[in-house]
Amino acid sequence: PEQLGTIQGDIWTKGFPKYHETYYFFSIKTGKASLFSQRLKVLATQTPPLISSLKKARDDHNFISMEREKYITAEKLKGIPKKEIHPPTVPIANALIAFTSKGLKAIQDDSPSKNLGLLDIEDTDPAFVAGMSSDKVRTTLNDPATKKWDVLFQSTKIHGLLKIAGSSPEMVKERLMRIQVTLKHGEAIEDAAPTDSQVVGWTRPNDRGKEHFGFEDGISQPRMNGIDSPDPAPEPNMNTAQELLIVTDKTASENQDVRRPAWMQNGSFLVFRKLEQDVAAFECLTKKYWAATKCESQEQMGAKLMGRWQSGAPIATFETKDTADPGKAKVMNNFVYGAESPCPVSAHIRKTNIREKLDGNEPDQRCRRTRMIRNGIPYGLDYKGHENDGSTRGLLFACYQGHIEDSFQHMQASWSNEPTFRNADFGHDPIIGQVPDSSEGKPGKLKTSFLGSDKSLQTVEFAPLVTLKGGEYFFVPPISALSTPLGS
Ligand code: N7H
Repeated sequence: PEQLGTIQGDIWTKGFPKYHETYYFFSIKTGKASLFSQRLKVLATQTPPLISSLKKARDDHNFISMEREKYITAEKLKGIPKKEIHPPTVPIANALIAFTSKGLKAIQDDSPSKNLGLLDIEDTDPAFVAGMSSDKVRTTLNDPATKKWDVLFQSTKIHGLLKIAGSSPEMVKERLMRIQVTLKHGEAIEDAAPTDSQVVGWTRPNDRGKEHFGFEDGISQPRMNGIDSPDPAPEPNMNTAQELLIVTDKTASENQDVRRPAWMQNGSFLVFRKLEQDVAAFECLTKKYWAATKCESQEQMGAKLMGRWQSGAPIATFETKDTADPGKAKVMNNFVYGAESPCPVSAHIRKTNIREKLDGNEPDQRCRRTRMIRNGIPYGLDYKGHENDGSTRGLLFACYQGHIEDSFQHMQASWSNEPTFRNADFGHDPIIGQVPDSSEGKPGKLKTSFLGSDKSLQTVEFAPLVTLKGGEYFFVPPISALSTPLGS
């Protein structure tokens, strides 16, 4: 479909191919929005493009696997054993640009002749307009006070984001620099905060694909009807594109508020959260309680909290131990839960994807509308078993969706944070659940339950393992809108 050329490439099941990623937060300089718009148009029309479409992301994935295959075949012909074949990394960089509502407002205010329809967005997307640091959003999500956030995210001047992904830090750096030069850094844009305005992530070199708690991530993603081919092991619910993208065309949009301005078509909302993970606390929790809570092993308790084993194998299918075949686990998305499922209702992946009927609706609108594309990346050095090692680590969480309130906010607030969701006995999502700070500003405790091997209800109470260090809501426009109306 032709829209592949205008949808930004990270808004896709596979996202940008990456080993390294930089998030750069910028501000449009006061009084310089017209210059910025001119530069944005230049950025949008450059060849080869500096901002990557979905078509480019898809071509890159295909190119990488072709190169890999070629290399492996050639090495095999030389008689090199499979174990010793390590295909080199293909040098690649891709970039996405996104704006906060403040950024859109800065562009609009400087060019009264433009009509971005921001009043309509106030009606349709109030959380986006308010921003993640607003009291309204923070109380909805039980987020910690902004004074506890990283200084960068306390900035009131974040107007835009460049999310740059690539094969190496050098490839990423070079792409970022070229975009900064094009957008006239120093003249039209500047760093969003007086401190370092970049956040850097990487796929952990010793454990690619796994996040810091040790679990394989990026297994379950919605597929977009009309864009992705059906999954060989399909999830029960294929998403229509309009649950993940903005659709302003009345005939196509069954779920969305069509009052959004037409230029937003094929864009998507991006939720960014820097989430610090306390790996020592996670390991300590499962080590201390697995036997007392009648789990078969420490690993099984971890799997009950997550809903998957470290390999990615779902506990719904592999109840007592992990599968020895991680390749098999990876395609293990074809399962549902049901009343007798060994997967606790509170487990992270069950809280965040119901995979069954809610309130008897079929197909379940609520579940489908809550789904999101997740394309985050870990940050920080590996935890090596030394508590207080002076390092912090976690996940640069990024997800795309057609509507923030319906998707991310609903998942976080009404499912993960809500101890009574579906079954009052099972409590919070143990991974990302958030409770409000106490009146003295101390973090509250999470309480989560699951069944032990003898089917008895077991409950653990603990300080949250994941802490928000800041974040923001962005809109990722279609590439066409960077020329007009955002550019000029
Ligand atoms: Fe989660 N983790 O690595 O421990 N997540 N997540 N997440 N998450 C998932 O199925 C993790 C966070 C979802 O369709 C897996 O792809 C961590 C937020 C959704 O079955 C693992 C953090 C939100 C799914 C993790 C974190 C979500 C999912 C299994 C924070 C949204 C898919 C891999 C530091 C509000 C569920 C997989 C499905 C899966 C981890 C955050 C949502 C291992 C560490 C904030 C929708």
